[in-house]
Amino acid sequence: MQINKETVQNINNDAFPSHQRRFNYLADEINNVETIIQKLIAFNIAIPSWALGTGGTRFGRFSGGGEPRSLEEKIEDVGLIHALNRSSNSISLHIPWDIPDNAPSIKALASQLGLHFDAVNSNTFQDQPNQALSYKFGSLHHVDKAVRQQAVEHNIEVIKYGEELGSTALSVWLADGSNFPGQLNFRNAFQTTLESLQQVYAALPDDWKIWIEYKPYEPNFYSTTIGDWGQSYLLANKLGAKASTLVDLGHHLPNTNIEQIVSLLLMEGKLAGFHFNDSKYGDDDLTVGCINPYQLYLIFNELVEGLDARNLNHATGIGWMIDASHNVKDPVEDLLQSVEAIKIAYAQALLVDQDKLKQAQLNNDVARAQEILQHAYRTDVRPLLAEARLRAGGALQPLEVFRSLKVRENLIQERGLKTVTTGL
Ligand code: PSV
Ligand code: MN
Ligand code: MN
Repeated sequence: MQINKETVQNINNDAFPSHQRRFNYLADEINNVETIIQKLIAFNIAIPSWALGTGGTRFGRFSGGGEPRSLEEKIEDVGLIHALNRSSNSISLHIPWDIPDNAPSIKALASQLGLHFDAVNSNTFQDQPNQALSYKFGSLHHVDKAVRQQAVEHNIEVIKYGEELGSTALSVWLADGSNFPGQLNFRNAFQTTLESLQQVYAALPDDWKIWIEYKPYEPNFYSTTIGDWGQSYLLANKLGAKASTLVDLGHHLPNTNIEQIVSLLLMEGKLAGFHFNDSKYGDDDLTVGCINPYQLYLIFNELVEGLDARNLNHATGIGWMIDASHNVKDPVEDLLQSVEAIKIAYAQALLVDQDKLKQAQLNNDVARAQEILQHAYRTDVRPLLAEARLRAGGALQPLEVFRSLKVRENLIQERGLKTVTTGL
């Protein structure tokens, strides 16, 4: 199924008068509304291929029906999302969950839908059928050199797949760690990880980057070899200019000040980008902004301020991606909600009067500084997002259009009720 522009425009016409009232009212209040809208139009967030099916729990999956059965169908689903929100123009593949064997036709399908390929992800946290050696005790940090070699080769193979598709970044998340005190020598584990990553780094094409993700626990519950931003940053620094740290919002212990981490990584030119999601307890991978939208906004405030300070383009300066998936919502609806939440936080951050904020900081005017931040956060910016979507050819109300066009019902017709997507 595909959604064409005319269909979306027709539905938009009904919602337009009320949108126009809301937009005009807000636009009157904002000085630089045109600049903000242009920035919102340019801002896209990559969709992970593994979020297009219901998943997100290791205890059971309950397929929602019409899930993509192949890489082609995953790309088609991202095409649907992009046709509705005009903010999801790329897909991030996870290999070998996705095997892009026929790169030219995969690429052609994507570009026909206005999509390109974001970072490619390697997978050395599961054993695959026919794999020679097991990752039970780790991959890039394994005590056995042969296992490390196998994992290095897998990462190099992922780069090769990515090159064929036009990706320019490899994103590495390792489950490597230990479950019990004494199981590992921390220094050796770190050193072998570094040596393995150096081999992967050496295989990166000139214009490629390697993004190193960290996570404090799970599946290992005593130590994780790349457990926090310090360890990731240390590796990225030792590897070189093409390496940087990827921040997954769910990969922090509760109450961590993520915005401060982000600010300093950006200052050092070592912030690769984001995996957006939200969480109440741990790596919950819930819809972005559903639990703690204020934190998300504070992060975006640092991003906008930090990207501007480094003269980086907001849309392309770092990588933007969702990493969320769970089992009770329609995955496409969920992704539409996540993209909306990210763009709301971004738009609110664009409203912050950075000059006034700096002045308040220099005067130690704490109350004023807080007022400036909270004023922007408490502004309902949804009409700005809708206007940006409208101008880009998307839907004023993406989720409503998804439902009124009975997209899921159509996908079930096409693909069947009991389909299973590869992924978590
Ligand atoms: C692991 O928790 C993780 O969040 C990593 O970001 C991976 O990229 C993703 O899941 C899928 O492997
Ligand atoms: Mn992640
Ligand atoms: Mn995670």
